[in-house]
Amino acid sequence: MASKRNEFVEFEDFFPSMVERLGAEGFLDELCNGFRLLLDQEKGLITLESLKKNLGFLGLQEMMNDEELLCSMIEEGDLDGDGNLNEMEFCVFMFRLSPKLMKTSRIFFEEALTHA
Ligand SMILES: [Ca+2]
Repeated sequence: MASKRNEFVEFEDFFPSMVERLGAEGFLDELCNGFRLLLDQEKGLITLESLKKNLGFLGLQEMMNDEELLCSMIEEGDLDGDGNLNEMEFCVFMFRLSPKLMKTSRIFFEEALTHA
């Protein structure tokens, strides 16, 4: 249990450095890539089944077998209540996972907006 929690924290801390490295746009591309890795090709959405299957492909068996975690990911991220995650819901969810990123990205986008 404890190790799972730690992994999650590391996962969160990963994002701000990615934004720094890739820039806001590059980071969003990465998020979209992540979405494509996890989606159900036919539906174009992340479903509980596609999440499980694709995490297995990615070698994340531990996450894959944690049905409770996967269900809560979908529940947390699902904004329109259809039980699946679309691309926008996935990206918003990823942002919400990282409080630091939320802060960074706000500054980032404000900057981008003032320069636009
Ligand atoms: Ca949804």
